[in-house]
Amino acid sequence: MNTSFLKKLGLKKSNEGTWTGQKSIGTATEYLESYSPVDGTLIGKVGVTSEKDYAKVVRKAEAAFIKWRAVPAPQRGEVIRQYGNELRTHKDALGRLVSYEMGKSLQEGWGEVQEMIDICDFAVGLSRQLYGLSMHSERPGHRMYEQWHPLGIVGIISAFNFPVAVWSWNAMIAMVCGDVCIWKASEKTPLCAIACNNILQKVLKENKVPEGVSSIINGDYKVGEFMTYDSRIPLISATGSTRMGKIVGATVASRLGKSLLELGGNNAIIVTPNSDLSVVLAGAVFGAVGTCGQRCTSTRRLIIHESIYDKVKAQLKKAYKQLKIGNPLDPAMHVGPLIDKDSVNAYLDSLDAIKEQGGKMLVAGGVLKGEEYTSGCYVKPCIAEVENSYKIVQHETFAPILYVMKYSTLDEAIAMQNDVPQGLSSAIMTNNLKEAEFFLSNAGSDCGIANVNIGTSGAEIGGAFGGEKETGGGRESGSDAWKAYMRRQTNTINYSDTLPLAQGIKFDL
Ligand code: UN1
Repeated sequence: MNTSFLKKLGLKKSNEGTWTGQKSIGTATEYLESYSPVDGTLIGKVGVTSEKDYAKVVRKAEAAFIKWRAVPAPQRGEVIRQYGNELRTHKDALGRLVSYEMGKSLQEGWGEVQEMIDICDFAVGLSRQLYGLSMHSERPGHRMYEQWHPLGIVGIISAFNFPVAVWSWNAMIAMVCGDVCIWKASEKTPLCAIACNNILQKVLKENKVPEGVSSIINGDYKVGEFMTYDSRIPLISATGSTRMGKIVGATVASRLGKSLLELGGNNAIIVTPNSDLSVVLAGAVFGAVGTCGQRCTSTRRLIIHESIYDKVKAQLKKAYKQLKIGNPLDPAMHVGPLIDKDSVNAYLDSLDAIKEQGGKMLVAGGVLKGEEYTSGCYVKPCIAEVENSYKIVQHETFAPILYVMKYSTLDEAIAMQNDVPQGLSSAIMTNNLKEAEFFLSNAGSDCGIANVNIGTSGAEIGGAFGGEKETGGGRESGSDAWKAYMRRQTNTINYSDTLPLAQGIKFDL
């Protein structure tokens, strides 16, 4: 494997031949080991952040906040603009690292860096548009308005599946808002975090911005807990499983902090008889097998009208036969590996559960063996015919398992689509205006994202990203998601010579 891209990202080779990158933030005694799911290689080792080192990081962040909040927002945007340009220069190398450390296809690795560049551009514009409203006071000689101030330190906990983009959705917006960030990346993709931070630190230094504006800490959930229990961190933005989100949400709420949770999905596409089957196939297959089924927006369920059920099934079967599974850095491959062997086991357990609960395999699954697959993480994307009510169907398995089921009326299809604990992304395939509008209406999809003639994954950064129910309720990225990273202050100013009280109250001395 040619790993020259690691050097371009400022990572260094240690004496024992693995890569590392951290300028030590202290005295690590434990190390995270990053293995590539592509070929099983130990790529690098990264020191786990101790509680003592964490305390230093927070102190640095607090000091940096005092300086950063005083920088005018458009100037903060200028720093982010320069970071976006650096990302353009590093797009190839960073995309390769994402693909090698996480296992998604190189196209998707580059796509993730593109999302970072796009959110930088969005944040630059936003830095001049952190608007508050002005209101008409009920009192004479008074003015009322609201303004938005930065919160302080934002703690970002991100998952392995989008090891660079999801951090940037949070950090770029938070930084133009005047916040400073501490990032705990997934323990499965620590090198991606170091690479992003290396590039950012160079830009911060060139602009004489304190390095504490953005820091990383490394480790598993225990290191994340340093932040979730820490009342000096007013906002925790966490992406990951619903299980993790419930713990993070409860911990942060117990100290009345704010949390922004982006958790599991169980995303469905309703396939109506009024759809273009070529659009259905492209949307469903990419949605189900892209990133090896490890997006929170991955398509998990296809709810197909009974009149076209057999036809869609036959076409899906044909499409799945054409899928090429292998090294994700090879552009000829459609599907790369799962992140690790634990994930492979979860996939296999789900296949067992499907059978036990009465499902029927339409395209069989299994683990691939052979020279190309020595990491042991390559699995076959598969399709099962099931009932929506099966326990396994109600659960999000982070793997390329697609469930198909039948419906007869649109009401029934929407009820099935909504009848899961999660509420992230959803789609309908139809050229019928009434069906599309009903699906998008208040009686339609209950998800944070609802699409027409598009699959469930691949959301653009310009919209607010997130979902309802067990997905956690948070919104990140575009639209007015920035408001979660700021505090709103209502200001009333009296420029008259008297003090009239609100609500007409008289209080004469
Ligand atoms: C995630 O899986 O955590 O919509 C985020 C998409 C991507 C983001 C997914 N833009 O599929």
